[in-house]
Amino acid sequence: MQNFSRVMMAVAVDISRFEGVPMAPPDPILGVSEAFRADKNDLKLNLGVGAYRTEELQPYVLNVVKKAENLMLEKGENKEYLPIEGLAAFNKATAELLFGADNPVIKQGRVATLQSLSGTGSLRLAAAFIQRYFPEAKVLISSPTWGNHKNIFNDARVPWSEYRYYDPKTVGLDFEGMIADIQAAPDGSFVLLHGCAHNPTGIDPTPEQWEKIADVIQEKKHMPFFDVAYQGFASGSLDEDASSVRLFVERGLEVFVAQSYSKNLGLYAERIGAINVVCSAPEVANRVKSQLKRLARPMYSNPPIHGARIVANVVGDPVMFGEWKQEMEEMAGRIKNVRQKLYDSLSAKDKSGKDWSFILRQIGMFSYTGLNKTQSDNMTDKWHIYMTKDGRISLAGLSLAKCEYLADAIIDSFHNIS
Ligand code: KET
Repeated sequence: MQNFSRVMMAVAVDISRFEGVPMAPPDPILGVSEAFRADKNDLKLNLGVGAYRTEELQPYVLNVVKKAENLMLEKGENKEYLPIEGLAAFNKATAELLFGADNPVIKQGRVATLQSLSGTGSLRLAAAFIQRYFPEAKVLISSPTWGNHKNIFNDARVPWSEYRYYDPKTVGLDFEGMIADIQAAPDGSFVLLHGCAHNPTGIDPTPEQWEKIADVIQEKKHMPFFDVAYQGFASGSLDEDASSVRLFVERGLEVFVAQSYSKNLGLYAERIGAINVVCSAPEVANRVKSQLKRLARPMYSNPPIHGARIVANVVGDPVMFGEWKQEMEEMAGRIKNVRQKLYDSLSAKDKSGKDWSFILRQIGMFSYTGLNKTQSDNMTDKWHIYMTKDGRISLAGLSLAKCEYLADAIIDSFHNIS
């Protein structure tokens, strides 16, 4: 026996125990930023990740965030652990921002809110909850959707399938396909919806279409599950961008909502967001919250405090709240300006007669260009423009000065590469 273990040890020194671990592929979105950093060409442009940049293409820390941080520093706050559910002032502020402070579900204490690790962590926590308490249920996700949705449900071992969403023919919403697929799913499925500024297409249902979507979900006893990563960023108005969620809540439905402050407060690396579960009664919300805490504790114990304090300070102070809304409007406005300029440049330069107006109809941070993988590769290999391979470009990473160059690259890739 002793000899045998000596041999095993010798083998272990020569050959790694990790021989069976293959190299993972780069992430389709965050991997683009890695490739961008490695490119030494001066013309390079990163339109991959959805992160806001200034007209000078620099990262932007909101003034109101700096103000809140200074205030926090002056107060000399401590670094004790937060409770598992997060900072109470944050949880109150975030639910009120989402549903509206006067919403009966808030007044009646029917929302289970847990601060979690931004949008992704909140979605992941909800996925773990679904896996544990609805093991038979599947999640319906839009085709296409944000790339990480599939990873999240795969890792949580929650089965999913897709519903039709994007129609390449009209470069718009395949509303009939969407309704038919939601209708055809087994009763009690979870339907993942983008609250506003659908990623990657930038195409949202109209208010009338939202009503019809809610009709089918209600009829089929499905569970609506919103991913709200861009509140305030689509229209510039926090309330308008929450109207889809509020419509479902007004109908008395139970609803899941994951929230993120990465984009609208520019708190990407602070990992601040929340999972909210609207329940039929306060007592139900208490039970749901207790189980979400039970899931969070062994995963990451409790959430980080810095971003939570920033959000609580900004939302809780009328002056700072007003300043935030102004800065958000400015960010949303800059994106709208480059969207217009890109459309103008494409229309002026492209002599083929192609209609580029779909770019103006899309909203939020992104434009879904319709470029295929080979064409997207050409954008990067020839033009040093970094973007995801599904043809999505982040307009938040584009400046007015770069619109003409981008238009040249798109026209070349679209017409000369098949
Ligand atoms: N939902 C959607 C729809 C989304 O686009 C993102 C981020 C998130 C959730 C999560 O963000 P978080 O920072 O965890 O709160 N999207 C951008 C970044 C990424 O892929 O992580 C993106 O699509 O570029």
